[in-house]
Amino acid sequence: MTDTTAQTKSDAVAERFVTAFREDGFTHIPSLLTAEEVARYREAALDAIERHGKTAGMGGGGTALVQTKGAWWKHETLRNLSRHPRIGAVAEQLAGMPLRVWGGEAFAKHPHDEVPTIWHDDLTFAPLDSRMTMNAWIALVDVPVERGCLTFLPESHRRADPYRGELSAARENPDSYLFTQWPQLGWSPRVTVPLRAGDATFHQSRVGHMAGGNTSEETREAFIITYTDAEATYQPLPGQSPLEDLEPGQLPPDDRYPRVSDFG
Ligand SMILES: O=C(O)CCC(=O)C(=O)O
Repeated sequence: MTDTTAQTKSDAVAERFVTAFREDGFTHIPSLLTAEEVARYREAALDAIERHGKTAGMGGGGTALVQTKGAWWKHETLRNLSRHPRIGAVAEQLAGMPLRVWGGEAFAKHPHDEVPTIWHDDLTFAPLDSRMTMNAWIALVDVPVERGCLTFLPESHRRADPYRGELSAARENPDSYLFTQWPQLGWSPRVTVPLRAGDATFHQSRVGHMAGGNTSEETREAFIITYTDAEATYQPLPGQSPLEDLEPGQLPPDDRYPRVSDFG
């Protein structure tokens, strides 16, 4: 395999964000989108959720979240957001390797939907054989604590084995599997990250995280882009419904799962 690390951009954000992402497993990047972009993408996200929004599973736990399905390739404006060159450049700089988009969906938590998003890690549910999978959680409105911002367990991506949890155990006990499979996480500090509209957090898929309920009067709107290592292959987990467009072991095709290096 050729060394492709050098092809990633290295100056999209200051080095301290890269250090935080690698050491803590997450980082907060302020003002990633302009006010004009926030307004445009927020309108598109609202429209897509109103027309096609479905209750999110979030691994089987109780959740008030409503999300789109396939917005990153079905919806023109949200497709553009998923291929945003600056966001992609930041993701590659943080990861230190070439990435591709694995998904991009709009999420809404409506006023007084007070059910928190369960504590979980994304790796347990990710049907990928990958060196790096990560989410960019982009705030399309101000998201203070009472509107349901994310809380992270710093350094939890470096916790002891098992490296990956059992999907069946997570499905049986969605609200508690993270702390029963890795009891030491119960003693971790918890870092809550309120965001202004246009800010984003980036987190690695092994980091434990949750989001609060929305006790405010305004809908919490966010767009989440999932990136994975450009050389990752599709590996459905035991008990997971297969994806229609991919065969086990397959490299995801670039037209549906675009490489960041191909963004405009
Ligand atoms: O938006 C939420 O409530 C949860 C998002 C999440 O779990 C994630 O981005 O991995």
